[in-house]
Amino acid sequence: MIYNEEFETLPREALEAIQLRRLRATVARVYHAVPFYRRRFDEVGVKPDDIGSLADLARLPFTTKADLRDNYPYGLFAVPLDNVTRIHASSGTTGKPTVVGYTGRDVQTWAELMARSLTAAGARKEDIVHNAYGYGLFTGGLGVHYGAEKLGASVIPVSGGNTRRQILIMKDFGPTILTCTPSYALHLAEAAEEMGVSFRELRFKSGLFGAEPWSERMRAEIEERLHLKAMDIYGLSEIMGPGVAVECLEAQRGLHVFEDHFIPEIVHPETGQPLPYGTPGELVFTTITKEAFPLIRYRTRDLSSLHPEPCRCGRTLVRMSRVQGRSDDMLIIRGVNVFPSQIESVILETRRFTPHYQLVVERVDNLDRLTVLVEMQPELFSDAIKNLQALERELEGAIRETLGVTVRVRLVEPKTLQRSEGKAARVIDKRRL
Ligand code: DLL
Repeated sequence: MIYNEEFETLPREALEAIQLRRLRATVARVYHAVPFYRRRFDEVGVKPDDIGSLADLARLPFTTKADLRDNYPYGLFAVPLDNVTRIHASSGTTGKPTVVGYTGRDVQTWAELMARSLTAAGARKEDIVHNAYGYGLFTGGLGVHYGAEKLGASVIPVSGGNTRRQILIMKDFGPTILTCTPSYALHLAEAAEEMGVSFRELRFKSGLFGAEPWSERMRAEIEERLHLKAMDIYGLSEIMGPGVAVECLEAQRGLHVFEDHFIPEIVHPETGQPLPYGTPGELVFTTITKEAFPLIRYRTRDLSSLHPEPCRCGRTLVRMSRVQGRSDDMLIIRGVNVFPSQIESVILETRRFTPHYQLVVERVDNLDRLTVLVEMQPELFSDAIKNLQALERELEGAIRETLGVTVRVRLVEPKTLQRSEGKAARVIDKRRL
């Protein structure tokens, strides 16, 4: 099912005509309304009228997280605060949060894109959405909420936390769609098992999981344990929140980017050079309908690739591949680039370990050392030390073989690594402390 048949299945040419018109309007608006953009465009000598084709987008300068920080809190807003109806913020790991604003129309656009996303993942107006994304400054909770309402579904605004109560609500209220981070989904599975509740008895059909990187292996684990279709949803506060791109139930392969509102590009993470379809690199987005907080060529730091091939669901929107990680999450261990999600895949591959893991990076004698902490399966807990050590060596070998990097593996007792209610903290980097 497609929520907005007209805009989600446009022939490429028609879509590009709309994109160009909207892009030109956005560029003219930010040039006149936001001193930061006027300065930046003047520096490279580009005037709004110079944007005559979509290819001209590449002539505009990038916007980065640092620019957002320098203009904290409202410096990049393109409308007077009077016209802003909602403010969200995302807490970075360093310094000040990123502040974003929405006009009434922006909130409506967002609701429409979330209604499209929920539909793509199999939700209908008859459904009941158990929304366990956090409500608050984080965009996950309210983003899903408005989309579910727009779709006409019922939404349970349970937010994150109080996990046992969530399981009771699931049993009693009969929700059919689950929305939360993938790590919290597994935590819910664990809590249900402890309470003797089986997801098989619950009514869930599908779940929309995002806000943090996860792997195909993790998807398999979630689908099996929660007994639902696990769909990937992508977004970021700066661009809007959840609902920038979503997988479709028909293909479950790559996330359709809502290109009638955002223009995606892939650029080389170091040089910023635009890369062709299919080549992995850093995602860059330009918003073309946002009023309060438009962004031009925003560097997301997320690594992905774009695929224009037709999709069997009928949507003509380009697909981005599952986000592999963030360029700033990439660990360089003695010269080898490693993403936490790659280690996750190896851990889950063997089916001998739990999906609860943490990576600790230290610098020992000027060398980076990566220790992978993994919880053992409860039934192994009483095993002889030598068996556990053999398992540790086995996983070390598998990681070395697959990723070419030498790590230390430490099996830890079941349920000792911290569970998250939102985004999981997978990496503890002691080098920066
Ligand atoms: O996480 C918005 C969101 C909420 C998306 C709920 C999906 C579901 P931020 O807190 O600003 O916004 O974080 C955005 O999270 O740049 C990615 O690094 C990461 N991220 C989001 N979705 C995915 C995903 C929300 N599906 C940052 N896969 C982004 C991998 C994701 N990473």
